[in-house]
Amino acid sequence: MKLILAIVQEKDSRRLMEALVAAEFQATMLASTGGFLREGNSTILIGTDEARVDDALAVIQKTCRVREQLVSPLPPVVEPVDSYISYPVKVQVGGATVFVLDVERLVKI
Ligand code: 2BA
Repeated sequence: MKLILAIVQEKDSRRLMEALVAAEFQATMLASTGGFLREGNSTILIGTDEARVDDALAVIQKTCRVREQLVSPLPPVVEPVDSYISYPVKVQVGGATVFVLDVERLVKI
């Protein structure tokens, strides 16, 4: 058995959960926060047989989009704040960051 851990944008999370359930995957959605943008995203846990991992990845790929986002970099600590001009930079976020982990045991009590 495998655990798929997919970090996705909040905008895609509801559609992804619906698509996973429609494809008969069991999934859990957790609210999470990205370290770089410090914005909300969603972490989806999917426990599944190894044989269905690629199917789950296909659902994620079909549902989650890459988007560009503008970020204002924080001023460097060494520069006086009033002399620092910050220009927003574009970063690409998503579609999804996916980890596939081995599950030693699944117990439902
Ligand atoms: P964030 O950490 O908020 O990162 C959002 C996007 O900012 C990233 O998109 C990436 O394009 C960019 N980015 C991140 N760190 C950067 C840096 N040091 N310099 C320049 N740009 C940077 P994604 O790569 O699609 O990641 C989306 C979210 O997935 C991340 O949100 C984070 O929550 C998670 N994530 C990505 N890689 C991860 C990893 N190796 N371990 C754990 N979580 C990860």
